Amino acid sequence: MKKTQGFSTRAIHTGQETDPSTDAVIPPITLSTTYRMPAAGVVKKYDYTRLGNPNRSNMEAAVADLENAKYCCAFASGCSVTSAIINTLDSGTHIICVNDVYTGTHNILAKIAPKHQIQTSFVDMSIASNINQHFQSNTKLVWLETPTNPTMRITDIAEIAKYTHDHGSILVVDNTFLTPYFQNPLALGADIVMHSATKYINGHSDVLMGLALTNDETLYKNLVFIQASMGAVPSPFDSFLARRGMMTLAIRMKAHETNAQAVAQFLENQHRTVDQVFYPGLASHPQHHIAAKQQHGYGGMLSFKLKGNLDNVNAFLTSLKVFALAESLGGVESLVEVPSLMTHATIDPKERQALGITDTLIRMSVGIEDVEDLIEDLEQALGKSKIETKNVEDLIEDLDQALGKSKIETIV
Ligand code: P1T
Repeated sequence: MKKTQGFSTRAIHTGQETDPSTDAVIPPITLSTTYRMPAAGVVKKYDYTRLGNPNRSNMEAAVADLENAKYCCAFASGCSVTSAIINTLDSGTHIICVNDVYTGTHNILAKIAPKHQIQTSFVDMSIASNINQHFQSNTKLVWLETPTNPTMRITDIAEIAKYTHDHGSILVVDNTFLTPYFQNPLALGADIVMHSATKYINGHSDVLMGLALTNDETLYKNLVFIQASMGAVPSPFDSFLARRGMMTLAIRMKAHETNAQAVAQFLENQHRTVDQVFYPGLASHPQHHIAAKQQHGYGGMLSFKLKGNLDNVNAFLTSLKVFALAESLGGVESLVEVPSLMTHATIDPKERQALGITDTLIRMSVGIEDVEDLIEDLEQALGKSKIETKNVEDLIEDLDQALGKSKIETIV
C-alpha cells in the first residue's frame, strides 16, 4: 500500500470529518461562537471561536497535509499572517527580505515594524550569495517570496535556507503564487511557509484568508498564541468556502499553468507590441534553471512590458473583454493589473523603478477559461495598444510587408 495518498485525494478528504449527528458527507458550517463545557474550565474540543472552530480546524488540517507540515494556523488575511510572524520577534531584531515583495509585506516591514525597533534590509536574492553580506548579529529572520510579485524573479530556496541557518536565523517563504501543488518550501529548508489563501488556495476570489505552516513546535506555539490573542482569525463561513475551493486545487493549478504557458509564449512572439515577458516557465526567464530545479511547475502568474507608454497601456487594458482590470490573483477568472498604479503604488517610485516596476509593466493572473478565448482577447487588445507606438522599425516592417504583398500581386 502507498504510504501517502495522492495530492488530490488529500485535498478532497483530509480534515473532512463526517458530521456524527447527520452523517453529512460535507461538514456543516458551525456558526456558534461558544461551546458547552462538561465542567468548569474543561474543554472537550472547542470553547470559543476565536481560539478554534471546526471549519477552521478542517481547513488547517488539509493545508498542513498538502504542505507536508505538522502545523497550520489560519488567519483573517495574508497580511495578518505577516503581522503575526513579525510579532514573534523581539524588538531590536533585524530582518532580511527579498527586495521585490508584495506591497502589504513591504509596508509591514518598512513602515510598521520599525515602530517596534525591528529593521529590515531589502536585498536582491536572485543570486543567493548576495544575502551573506547583509547578516547582522541580531538578524533573526529571512523573508522570501518566490516567484516575486510582480516581476516574477526566482530565488533559490535551498541556498538561502543554508545561509540563513548558518547565521542562526529562520527562513519564511511566501508560497502564495505557486501553492503546495507546485512548490514545497518546507522540504527545501524553510522554517515557515505562508500563504495568502485569498488567492489560489481558495481559488474563486470570494474569501480573504492567510495561512502559516511549520514543522517547528515552538514556532507553532508562538503563532497560535498570537492568533488567539490578536484575534485576526477567519470566519467559519470563509473557512468553509476556502476548504471547498481547495478540493479542486490540483486541477485548477494544472489548468492555470497550461494557459499561462500558452499566453506567455504568445506574448513573447508579439515583437511589435511587447517588449519583454517574465514567466519562469519560459527558457528566456533569467532564473528559469532555478525554477526548473525547485518547482514542480511554473504556475499561472506572469508579467510583461508593453511597448510605448501609459497611453498604450490604457488602450490595451480598456480593450480587453475577457481579462478583468482588477487587483488580486489566483481566481479561476483572468485578471490583469498595472502594479505601479495599483498593487504596488505605495512603494517609493525610485525603488519601483530600480526593480523594473515601470508604468508599462503589466501583471496577469491567467485564469482557467478556454485558452483560445484568452489569446484572442489579448491579440485584439494588443492591436489597439499599438496605435501610437509606431517607430521607425515598425514603419519599415509595415513597408516590407506591403512591398512583399505588392510583389505577389504583380507576379499573379
Ligand atoms: O490580501 P491578503 O490576503 O492579505 O494577502 C497579502 C499577500 C501576501 N503575499 C502575496 C504574495 C500576495 O500577493 C498578497 C496579496 N496580493 C494582492 C492582493 C495582489 O494583487 O498582489
